[in-house]
Order: sequence, then structure tokens, then C-alpha cells
Amino acid sequence: MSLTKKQKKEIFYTMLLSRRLDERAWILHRQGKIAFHISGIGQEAAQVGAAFALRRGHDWVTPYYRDLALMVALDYAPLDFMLALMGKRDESTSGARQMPSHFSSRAMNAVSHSAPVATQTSHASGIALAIKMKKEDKVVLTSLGEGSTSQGEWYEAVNWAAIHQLPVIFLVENNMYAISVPADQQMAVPTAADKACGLGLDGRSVDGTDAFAVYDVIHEVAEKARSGGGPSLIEARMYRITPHSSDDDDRSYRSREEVAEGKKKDPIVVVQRQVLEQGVLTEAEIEKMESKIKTIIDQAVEEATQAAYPEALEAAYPVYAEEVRRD
Ligand SMILES: Cc1ncc(C[n+]2csc(CCOP(=O)(O)OP(=O)(O)O)c2C)c(N)n1
Ligand SMILES: [Mg+2]
Repeated sequence: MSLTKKQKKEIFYTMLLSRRLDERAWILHRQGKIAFHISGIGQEAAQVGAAFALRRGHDWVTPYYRDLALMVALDYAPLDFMLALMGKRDESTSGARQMPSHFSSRAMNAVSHSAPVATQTSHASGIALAIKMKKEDKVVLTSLGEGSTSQGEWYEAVNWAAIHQLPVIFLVENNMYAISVPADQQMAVPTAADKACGLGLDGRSVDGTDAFAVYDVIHEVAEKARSGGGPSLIEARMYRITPHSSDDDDRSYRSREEVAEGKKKDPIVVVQRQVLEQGVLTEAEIEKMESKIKTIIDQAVEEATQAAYPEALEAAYPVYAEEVRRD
């Protein structure tokens, strides 16, 4: 199913909103206003392309910490992100007890991941098994970095999904690094998709800076999974433009020339060029989007700054209870 102009516009808008939110998080960190940020800059095209290929709110996602753009595509609000970054009480995922960027939402069928990388992939296979047993027409999309495909837990999750033909998509966001370790030190095969043949599932590699290409492939494998065709492993290739996190200095392990080269494939630039060339948006419309986004983010920062912190006692409250006593 090909994308309409309206959908392409929405995809670009979502990518841009996520990028500007992410950039603001870096600024807030450098201003000493938040403690930590882990960035999705450079990965927006893959995430938004994938999210748009799902039936959002119907299908399930078990994302990872770089998936801000994926979550924004599922309707994660700028204010919620800012509340989470600032550790404010009304932060939507856990009342500020989970780290920021450990996204979750009941309404979005998004399940929070744990700190050990790749654990969300076995959660995904478990959810997919439940879907199969209940004969529902849902799929699960789980995402992880290429470094995380070295984890035993990931092999178990993929193996299980392949054996039982579960409706799950493993989206590997290959940004070429696991903190300081380059991808060729994580795997002896050229792409993470090559790992699929040893596990018995469909494996493909796609340009992760091209949101529309990612949409096409995820849409195809999602429909296949929905109709009983089993799991798929999709590698989206991109470059991690920022350091690993706000606490990392990447100058110690990669050259500035390499980063400058990587930035040439910035997905915002790639998709902006596409939407302009295809007549989906004009320069003036993009400028209007930018100013709308700036207003939204300024308001979210202001509101989150004014919002209350949790009481110390609230650390002992249950995280996922429907109602908590605040007295
Ligand atoms: C089991 C485990 N080992 C190590 C870590 C520390 N750690 C956090 S993120 C990360 C890098 C993961 O790299 P990758 O999977 O490529 O994802 P990326 O951060 O590049 O998106 C590591 C090693 C961890 N969280 N869990
Ligand atoms: Mg990586």
C-alpha cells in the first residue's frame, strides 16, 4: 500500500517534532536542567516509517531507549517527554520512577523495556505468542540496536518466534556503534539481517534514513505476520549522529571527519529533500511547521518546569497500579 501525500506530510512532521524535542533535551542537559538524555538523532526516519506501517494503538510495540520518534508517532506528547526528562510527578510512564526514554503507554500498547539491552525482544515474542493463542490480528514490533543482537536473550527471542511462527517484527536500528564499539566488532556478518538465515526467518536490510522505504518493508512484513506468515528481522541502517548519551564523549573513539561524513545522511535532510522533490511540502510550509513545533516545545518546557516533583514517599508507591494513594 503506497503512502498518500497526507501521510508523507505527517511522517515528516513527526520526524521534525521528534528531532526538535531531542535537540531541546540536549540544551536542557547542558543548562543543568535535566540529569540525563539518550538521543534518537539520526534514527527518526526508521522509527517513524516503521510506526506508520503499524496499526497504531492496535498493534503492540516493545521499543528501546532511542525510540523517541517512534513514540511520538504513536502519540507520545511533548509535555510527557519533558515531564519525564525533568523527573516530574505526573510523568506518564511511571510517575518519574523509570528512567526517561524507557517509554511505555497502556493506550499505545507500548511496553517499557528494562535496563539490560535486548530484554524487550523476549517480551515481544511472549506478547506475540499470546496474540497467536488468542487468534488476534495484531503484530508486535520490537526494536533494538545492532550491538544488542550480540545478546543471548535476543537469539532466544528470535529463535522462539521463528519456531512458533509468531507475529513479531525485530527492527534492528543499526547506527554503527554500541557506545564506543563499532558494528564490525559486534558481528562477523556484514549486516544484522544476515543473522536471520541461521534462525529460520525472513531477514532484510533497508536504508534507515529513508522513512518511506522503511514504511514499505515494515508494512509488507506486518501484513505477512498478521496473516500467519511469521516473524521477520529488519535491519535499518543509519549513523548515530550524537554521542551515545549526554554522559559520553565520542571524541575518544571516533574522528570528527567520520561524524561529518555520517551527518551527510541525516534522515531529516534526506526526507526533507524527498518531500520537496515530490511536491508534498514547500519550503514555506516547512518553515511554518518549524515555528509551530517551536511553540509546542516552548510550552511543554514551560509547563514541565512549573510541574511538581514527586514526594519522596511516592518512590515506595506501586508503579503500575491503576490508582495510587498520594496521602
Ligand atoms: C546486558 C547489557 N549490557 C550492557 C549494557 C550497557 N549498555 C547500554 S546501551 C549499550 C549499547 C547498546 O548498543 P546498541 O545495541 O548498538 O544500541 P545503540 O545504543 O547503539 O542504539 C550498552 C552496552 C546494558 N544496558 N545491558
Ligand atoms: Mg548501535
